[in-house]
Order: sequence, then structure tokens, then C-alpha cells
Amino acid sequence: MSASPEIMKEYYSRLTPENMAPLWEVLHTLVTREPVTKAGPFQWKFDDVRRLLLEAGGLLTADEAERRVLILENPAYAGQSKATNTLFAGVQLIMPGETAPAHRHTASAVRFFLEGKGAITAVGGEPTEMNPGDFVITPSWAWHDHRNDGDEPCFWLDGLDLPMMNFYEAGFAEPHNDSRQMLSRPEHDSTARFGEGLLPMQAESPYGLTTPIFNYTFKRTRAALVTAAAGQEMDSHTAMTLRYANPLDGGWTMPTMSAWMMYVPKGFTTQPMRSTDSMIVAVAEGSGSMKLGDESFDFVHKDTHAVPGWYWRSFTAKEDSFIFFVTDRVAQEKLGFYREEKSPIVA
Ligand code: 1HN
Repeated sequence: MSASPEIMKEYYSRLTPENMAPLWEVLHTLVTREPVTKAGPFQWKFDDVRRLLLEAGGLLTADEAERRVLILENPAYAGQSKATNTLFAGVQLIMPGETAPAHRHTASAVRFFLEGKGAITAVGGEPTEMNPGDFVITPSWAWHDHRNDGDEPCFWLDGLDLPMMNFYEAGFAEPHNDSRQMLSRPEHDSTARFGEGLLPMQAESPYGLTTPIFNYTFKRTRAALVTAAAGQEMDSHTAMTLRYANPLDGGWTMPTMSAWMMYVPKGFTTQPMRSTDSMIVAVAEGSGSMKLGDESFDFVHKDTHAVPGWYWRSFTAKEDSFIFFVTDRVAQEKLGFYREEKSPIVA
């Protein structure tokens, strides 16, 4: 530095009141050689979430809460309602007979159903029953309400693009006049029109950039993975993975969040890979362990994990495992900065 530290300090002290700052002091924390994440990987055991959430079930109704959700907060983002820098994760409970009242918002949501029977979500006038492992979408700005017509507590994982949405400070929301919206289409209508390898002659999604199908059932996804796996060798890094697709263009199902499911057969370990997208990873079936960066997490069915971008990840299945991912990959791809890296294959 050509000027003395005292001179620099005095100079900086005059910048602050003028709302300016020297880039050269922060350049390399702003522009990093590689991604730097504030958060690390984290795991929430379903047993713990379930216990505490059932307790909330006795403290307030779904109607009072509007959404009875325990936020899965990454410790690096305490108080910020974030699982990763861009994704919200929470687990929702609705008790038999309850309704989570209708509303809509610009944030998109995914439901990954964890436990129970008889939960129905209505989206844009169509109901769908949610069963364990189902991937259900609430598109941006679609009316949605949930109810439990069964006789057991129902739990699901909510993944939302809220932190991303709020980063842009572009979010809107409104309540519906009725706690349950009017239904205008029978159950399975959207799957019949768009999800059977058939399309309406004038195919258009009622949800704009989001897929017209809103329940990708585990039953079909699981069968597809198992059948496809029988016909080829496991991929070293991704085992047998299929992504959820928008049938209108083959792209991802939502404009802000990508989702896929990976089948890792018993005894198989995937080679490490990493990518810039941050992810919520939940277990639909099976057990095993996942290595995220330097940490190893034993997982069982229904556990949820947060994985920040650019952490190496590898999965080992103790039993046949079906692992669900929701990430901000599609947003990063569209913005042009998605990257991934696969480790060289070791036998
Ligand atoms: C929301 O609307 C739902 O509709 C779930 O079920 C979780 C978390 C934050 C903000 C809105 C739902 C949510 C949410």
C-alpha cells in the first residue's frame, strides 16, 4: 500500500458518512474463487419433528395456525426461516377433520408426503389425495387448501422458494373468502389430461411456467425407477435417478425449484459429486447413510436433510432406498450459473 495505514483509515472514515466503501477491501469476499456457503449440511430426524409437531397439534388448530408447520431451520440461519440460503423447509401436520384454509401466494411450494392417510390438498379447483412419497406441487399464485378426511394425523414436508422470492422482494399473498375453495374438477383430472403420455390438442398449463400435473405419485415414480433400474447398470454417481418433468416441454416442473428421485439399491454407494444448487433431501423409503462434505448422516425413512451448494455428496443404501431431492437448480440454470462436478470413478 502506498499510503500509510493511518492515512487510509482516515480516508475510510470519511467514506462511511457518504455511504461509500472501498471495493478493494472486500473484493475477494464478494467474488470468491469457489462457492462459499454460510450454512453446512444438516439433518432433522423425523421422530423428533413428529414428536414436537404432535405436541403443537394439542396446542392450536390448523385453522388457528393457518399452517401448522414446524420450520426446519438450518443452524446457520437461526431466526431466518431457511433450510438453505434459497429454500424454506418445514413439516406440516393436519389432524383428522381439520382444514388448513385456502390462500395463495407467489412463492411456489412442493409437498413431499411423509405419513398418514386421508390428507387431501386442493389446487386450482382440483383435489388430490396425498400418500407417502408423493410429490405434490402448489404452483405460484394457485389457490390451495388442505384437509384431513382420514382418522390419523397427516405429516408432510413443505419445500418453498420463499428465501429466493424474498431475496427479490417480489412476494404477494392473499387469503381466500372461503376456508375451502370450490372444486371445479374431479380428482385425477390433470393426470388424465397431461400425465398419461397424452396431451390436450391445445395443451397449455393453467399454471403458466409450472407443470399442469400436480401430484406425481410415489407409486408410479417407484415403479418407474425399479423397472428402469432392471434394464441398465447403476450410474456411478446418480445410481438410478429420474427427474420430475413438465409434460408440455420436458423441462423441470417449476420455474424456481427442480425435483427428482434417486433409487439406490441395497449395498450400493454412489461416487461423490457436487453441484452449485442447494437442496432439501428427504427419504421416501429405505435406510442408509449419506456423506455430505466431511460429515456422515445415518438416515431412515422420512428424515430430512439440508445440503448447501458445492458440498460433495455420496449415498450408501443399507436397504433399497428412494431419496427425494428438491433444489434451486432450475433457477440457477436459467440464470446461467449452475455447475456440477463428479469425482473420478473409483472401483
Ligand atoms: C404455506 O402456504 C404452506 O400452503 C406451507 O401449506 C408452508 C411456509 C411458509 C409460507 C407459506 C401451505 C408454508 C406456507
